[in-house]
Amino acid sequence: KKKTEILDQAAINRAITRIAHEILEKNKGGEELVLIGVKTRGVPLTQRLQEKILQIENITVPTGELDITLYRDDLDKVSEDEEPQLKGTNISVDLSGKRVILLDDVLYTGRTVRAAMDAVMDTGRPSQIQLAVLIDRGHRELPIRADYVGKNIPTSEKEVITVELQETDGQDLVTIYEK
Ligand code: 3GP
Ligand code: 5GP
Ligand code: MG
Repeated sequence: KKKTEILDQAAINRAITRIAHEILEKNKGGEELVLIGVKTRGVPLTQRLQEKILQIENITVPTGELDITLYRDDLDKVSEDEEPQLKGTNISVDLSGKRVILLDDVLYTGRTVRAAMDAVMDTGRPSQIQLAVLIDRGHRELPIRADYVGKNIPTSEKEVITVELQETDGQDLVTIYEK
């Protein structure tokens, strides 16, 4: 299968640096922030963002993670009414009154983010929830949008975006291919 490169290591790093600055600008610093990574690749992105914010602002923002299982064994046969299910949460910080930034690698239908927001709401009442994603590939099925986007990639339903990160895959690379 022919894979087309979308972001290389330098581009991924620049995108995360820019998002860190945007988050700090929009929230007038990092004081009230909590970063929550969604399952596999949202978690290393969260750690990287935490490091960037430390470098820029000299504060360590608390982080947490959410494990949302999609219960999809076949990505080609996703039915419309299949809701992502919550598997495990690791949010030890109190989110009440905090500005929660959800992080995921790819934003697609928005169902994962909806489930993630539910999980966050269950643990407390944040003052705000914002969303940051490395890639927005379109095709939303819910009224959800990202506040911070690494790169918008208009895709067809047949295309698949592969996100590889050093921590999970041994290299930093985003590619696209047709199924
Ligand atoms: P992630 O856990 O890092 O988000 O959904 C399981 C993995 O499969 C995800 O990794 C995601 O990167 C990858 N994946 C690739 N294409 C798709 C897709 O079209 N839908 C979903 N749900 N996941 C995809
Ligand atoms: P959604 O719930 O918005 O449809 O999908 C979001 C989740 O599914 C993200 O966690 C993301 O990892 C995964 N996902 C959906 N489409 C893709 C894709 O094309 N590529 C990758 N890498 N992940 C995807
Ligand atoms: Mg993901």
